Amino acid sequence: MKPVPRKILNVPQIASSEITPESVWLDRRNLMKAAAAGALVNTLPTQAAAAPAAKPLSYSQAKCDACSTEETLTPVEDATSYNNFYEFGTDKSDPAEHAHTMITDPWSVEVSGLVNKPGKLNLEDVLGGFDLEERIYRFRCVEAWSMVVPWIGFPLADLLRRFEPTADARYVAFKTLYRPEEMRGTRSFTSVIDWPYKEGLRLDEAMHPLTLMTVGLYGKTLPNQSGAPLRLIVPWKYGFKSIKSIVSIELTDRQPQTSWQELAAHEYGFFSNVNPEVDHPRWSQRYERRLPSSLFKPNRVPTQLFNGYAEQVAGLYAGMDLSKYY
Ligand SMILES: Nc1nc2c(c(=O)[nH]1)N[C@H]1C(S)=C(S)[C@@H](COP(=O)(O)O)O[C@H]1N2
Ligand SMILES: [Mo]
Repeated sequence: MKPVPRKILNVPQIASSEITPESVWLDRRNLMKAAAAGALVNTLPTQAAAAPAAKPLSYSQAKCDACSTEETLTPVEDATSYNNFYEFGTDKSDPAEHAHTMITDPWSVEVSGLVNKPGKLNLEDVLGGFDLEERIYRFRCVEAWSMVVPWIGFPLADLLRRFEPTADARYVAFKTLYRPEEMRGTRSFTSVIDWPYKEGLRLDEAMHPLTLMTVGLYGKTLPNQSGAPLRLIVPWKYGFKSIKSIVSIELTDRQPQTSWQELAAHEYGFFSNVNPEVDHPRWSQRYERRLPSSLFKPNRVPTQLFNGYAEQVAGLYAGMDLSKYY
């Protein structure tokens, strides 16, 4: 008898430490939705496109203490083959396998809302117009896996200042590219996200010097699965805040709706600061699996408050109850 795929039964056939809770849970919801829709059909053909080759970038070394770490780097192969990018599917291997269909050239980002100088940035303006630096950050997914990656980018604050946020601006809302013909995960009847993928930050979080507009990793431009050509990295927050393949940045006076809050607000909050004391309703956040991690070598490390960046960012949340504002 053929084994029933784990996905369908939702029965762990490997150690629970290897299960990725978000997708297991989503699969269950997806199947219910699909059953309601009556079909599991993918109607549009996938466009053939070759992933552009990664280009070397020129950049300087990080200029602040917290901008680097002595911790062992996660090998580039792991950082670029174990990904979350639901536009291409919910399995960790889907983005590396399917994100090459996303066309990233030409690319532009629209900056709008509460700014004195709204406008568009082409990718060339981004790559040529900001001083790139390497930042070695810990990166912690809400699913309790983590990695250490040398990103290349520039402070988001540098970009926002050019557009001159008005005095009323209090939040920044981001959107990912939404192009179904290039993103097989968005065409799936089982997809639960109301595309495009959306994220947001409070303006002071967005202006914090650790918040990085990221264009590369390991010395080169981002591969598609990592969010090419331009993504956010917010190292003290759970990974889902670090939105990929950004096409829109809007300054607002109201807290923007995010994709994960839309999906399950009691599980995924707006702040999503890494915190070992505040468990996810379905699992503990006390420890994490540092990639590469396997059944035999789980590589378990204790999770740190604000992912180890408390000294730099705790002040942003002074007086806030972090279990209430999770
Ligand atoms: N557009 C978009 N951005 C996204 C996601 C996504 O599914 N779509 N996943 C998020 C999650 S849950 C994580 S952990 C990180 C993963 O980044 P990585 O694949 O480079 O490790 O991307 C975040 N950004
Ligand atoms: Mo994540």
